[in-house]
Amino acid sequence: MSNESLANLLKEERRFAPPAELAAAANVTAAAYAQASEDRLGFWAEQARRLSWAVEPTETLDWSNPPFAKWFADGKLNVAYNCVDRHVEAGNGDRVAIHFEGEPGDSRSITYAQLKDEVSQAANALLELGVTKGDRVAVYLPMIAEAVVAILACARIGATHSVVFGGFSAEALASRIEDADAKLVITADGGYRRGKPTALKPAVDEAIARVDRVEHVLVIRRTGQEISWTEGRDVWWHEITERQSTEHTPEAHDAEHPLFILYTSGTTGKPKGILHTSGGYLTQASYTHHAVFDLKPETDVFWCTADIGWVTGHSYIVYGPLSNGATQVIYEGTPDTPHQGRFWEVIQKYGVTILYTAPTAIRTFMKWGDDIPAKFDLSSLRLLGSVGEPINPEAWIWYREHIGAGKTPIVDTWWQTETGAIMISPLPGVTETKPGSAQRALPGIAATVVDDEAREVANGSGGYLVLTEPWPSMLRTIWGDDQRYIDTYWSRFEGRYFAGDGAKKDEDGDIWLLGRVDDVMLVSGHNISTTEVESALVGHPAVAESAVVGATDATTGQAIVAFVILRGTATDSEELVAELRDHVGRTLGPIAKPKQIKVVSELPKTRSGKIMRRLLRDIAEGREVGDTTTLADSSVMNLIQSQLPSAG
Ligand code: 6R9
Repeated sequence: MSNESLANLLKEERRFAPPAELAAAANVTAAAYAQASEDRLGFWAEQARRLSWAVEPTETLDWSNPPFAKWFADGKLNVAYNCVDRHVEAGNGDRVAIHFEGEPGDSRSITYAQLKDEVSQAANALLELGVTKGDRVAVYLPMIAEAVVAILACARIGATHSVVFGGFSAEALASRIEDADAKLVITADGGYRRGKPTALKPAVDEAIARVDRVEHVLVIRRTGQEISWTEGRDVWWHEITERQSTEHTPEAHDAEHPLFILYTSGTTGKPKGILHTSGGYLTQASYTHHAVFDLKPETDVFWCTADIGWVTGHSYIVYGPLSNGATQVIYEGTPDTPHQGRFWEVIQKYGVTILYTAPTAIRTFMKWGDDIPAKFDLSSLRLLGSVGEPINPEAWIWYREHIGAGKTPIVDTWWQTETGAIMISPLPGVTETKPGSAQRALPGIAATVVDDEAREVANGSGGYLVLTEPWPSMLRTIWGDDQRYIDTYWSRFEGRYFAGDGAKKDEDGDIWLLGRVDDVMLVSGHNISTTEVESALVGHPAVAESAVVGATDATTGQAIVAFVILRGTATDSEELVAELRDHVGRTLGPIAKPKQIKVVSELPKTRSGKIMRRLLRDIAEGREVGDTTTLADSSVMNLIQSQLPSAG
């Protein structure tokens, strides 16, 4: 991106210092940056000691065969023991680990002592079903507490879990079961979503009909709905776990023992099975949860709203919070059931102190209106987090004002399925935050921005985000495909991890994420990020959400086409569209003015909330709309097309 257009694009100047009280008592201070830069590996060795090891590691990093890393390789530990038993042994067995809130309003609180019993029983049940160390187990569940129990039971016996998001189709499930060669599937009859029971078991039946290696299906009863049953293969979870002992001795596994596989979509074809191992992963999940969320296990109530089927659910519902002995909320359903204030009601009910959610959710709440959160007591909140996409400054400010009472720090956390844990984020007691910027690599993490020729860019310039040193929770490979691991992440820039995100450094050297590199438009030779045009549009009071794409244009190479959802009070008109174009021109410079603005009522999103710009580009370029199977709601594209004049 040219420096001149960058200067135009970077107008956000608001700054927010950490609250004095939080800073004074913060888990991590500025000294951590200095300590880690003096002795990076020593810093991580120290963080590894947050965990309980059966055999303490003496080695920190083995990078003798890059890009294949080994961390703490001669250490041994049991991940489930670290997440459960040790808290009970330390006298905290009565502390609530999980407040489960079902969508229909049922709830259950589970202490660490109870969790230890349940995980042990589930581990014994897996052993009875013939699952042993090194086997793969597929987990296909709704957001219920048993999902955590199932995951920890796998970790406890050394079986590698592969969680598949409950909203994925039978076909997606089948290909993941097959790729991981799973011998057991853990599922439920169904779960509650949008006010009604949705089924899961039929998709498992269909998936297993396509692959022949699954021996058993373990079925949790959640909704009580009618399901079909294959005698000898299907086993009720409650029946088998009930009769197991609550004692199970956790075996120590090697630090590099495979903990889980999690599939993430590639730019082309087959999803990638991202492999994470035990000691390094847990070290960084645990440290980042402690540092970024300033977690005080005795007093905080943590709530991460992600689904357990995504990496955010793995690292910040299961492994980070539980390794730190946190009390947390797990909510089953959607934010608008039975009413649009459900999230705020949950926060009020449990006294949630730390909320971690996604920009797409925040923009939805903005659209629903300020009056909804205003009806609830949110005064327990002391820290807010964001993850999943770049957060535009307007949403950031709204989040702070309307959810955080204008006081709570916001940590905008950049990371990926591949990185396993948070990499770039403010530290809440240290960083003066900037709305829209993830700012700085955490202590012990090395990130920078480079140009096409792999040269580090100067402050004030943009390029590609790269990670320049291995980190403890890095993916170890793509399951079964070492070459694809090398090609995808380590070949674009020699010796550096290529994240696939565009980024820029501001004058202070802070990092601003600009979206995936394929989301960068080239308009008359200027690189313009879709994120920044979207952010400018949402900065207008009439706009609730927007998605921007570059469409092929005979004159300018690409032309900017914007899809916008208006706020409740605004109405679509030619004047408004003209005003929005001018607004973008004023905010970012004339080059960034959209050629077309289309008013719609929905945007196509994946189930994890990422906008599928590829489909909008199909519309903008007048093509048949491509593959929509990963959309959260596949009818959205028809709806959008029906709202546009056929001339486009
Ligand atoms: C944790 C997660 C990874 C991609 C990543 C980037 C985007 C995530 C972000 C962010 C800007 C943030 N992303 N957090 N972009 N600011 N704070 O979302 O993992 O599902 O693998 O997605 O998400 O584009 O490359 P995953």
